[in-house]
Amino acid sequence: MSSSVIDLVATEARFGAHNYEPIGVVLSRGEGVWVWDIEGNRYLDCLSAYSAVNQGHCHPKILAAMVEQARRLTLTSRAFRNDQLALFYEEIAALTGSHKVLPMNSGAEAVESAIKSVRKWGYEVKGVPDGQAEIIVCANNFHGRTLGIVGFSTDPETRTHFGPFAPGFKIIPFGDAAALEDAITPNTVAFLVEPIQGEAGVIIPPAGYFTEVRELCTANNLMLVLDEIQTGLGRTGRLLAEQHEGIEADVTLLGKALSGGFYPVSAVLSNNEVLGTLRPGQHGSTFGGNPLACAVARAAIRVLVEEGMIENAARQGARFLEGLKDIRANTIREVRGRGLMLAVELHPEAGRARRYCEALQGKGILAKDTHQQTIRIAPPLVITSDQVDWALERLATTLTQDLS
Ligand code: IF1
Repeated sequence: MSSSVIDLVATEARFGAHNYEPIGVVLSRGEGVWVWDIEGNRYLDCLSAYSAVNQGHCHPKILAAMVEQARRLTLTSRAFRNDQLALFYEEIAALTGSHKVLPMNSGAEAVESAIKSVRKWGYEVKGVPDGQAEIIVCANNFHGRTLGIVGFSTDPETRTHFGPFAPGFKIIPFGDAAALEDAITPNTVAFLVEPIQGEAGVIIPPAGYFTEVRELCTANNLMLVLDEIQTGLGRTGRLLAEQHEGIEADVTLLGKALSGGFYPVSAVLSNNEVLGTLRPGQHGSTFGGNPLACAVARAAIRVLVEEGMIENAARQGARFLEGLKDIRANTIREVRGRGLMLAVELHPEAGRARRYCEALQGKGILAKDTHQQTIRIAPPLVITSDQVDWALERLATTLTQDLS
């Protein structure tokens, strides 16, 4: 017997912690850019599970790799070796030009692992006095939900009443290289930043910002840690968003699409001695680097490259952005994006972005609001020109309505 939407929503409300307020659709199937709800209605997914399903829902090759590996061996722990980890290291290192890899599970764990690693590097290599390491981060950052991370969030919703928090973080404005220069002290070990701020509403920094950031980090011997958990793996039309800026991070964080949405897989990549400071017993994870995760990640990376998804993201992203800019609607304040990481910011008088997302749902598009006024648009990277045009038509009709 199948449950109704009302039953399932009521059951979630009764038993679940109410830490989300999802749009009223209950999904049961996905394929490529499409998802279906339990009543059989089809939607174009313009969120891609926050960029975790860049490769499209239920990609057949990732699925096959997952099923095959799940039949053979799923988990050994790192107490024993498995035959997938070395291959994952080799392939991700070759793809990104990294020298060392630390496999973890969630994005937040990758961020926490990077924080631990750069602090250790600071004490053992840079020579910062023990307990004095400082890490610089940006206002309006989003790096995850752990205590360490929410402690340096500037969003009251994210951090209120979760303290006390860990010291050692300094917050500066995003996109302001002079502020970074002012914040650096001899005890600064790292600058942790998103190439494009996602949760903040797809905020793209001014041209040249990251060139200056790179120079400041090098000149002051601190590690540039780029959180590419959302921007990486093709989302912005390049493998890594840093490539738009022509720079290289010292530490790169990947997650989300590293598994194509099948399984939580994240990684810390470093191109120097940072990860080298970790010795046996000093860091780890039961599931990190497990054979199932490695097999899934290997397939997820392979299809991303072999099926031209990164180039497609650049091409379709440009088409989507053009199309959004062509929409003449009083509701729109600004349209921005890079690759398929797009956003439409509404005028405050237009009403809340959530209303527009609900209206889009009625037209067969799932998108997510952020911060009241912004609609985020980030379809899987396998979207076609026809599907972009289909979405644009519906966005145009929705955005020309007044839903205030
Ligand atoms: C939630 C936003 C997206 C991330 C970056 C690390 C993580 C994330 C740049 C942590 C996670 C998520 C998680 C999700 C909402 C979401 C999000 F709206 F908050 F901003 F994607 F756009 N770094 N982003 O974006 O990765 O531990 O979740 O695997 O509700 O927390 P995680």
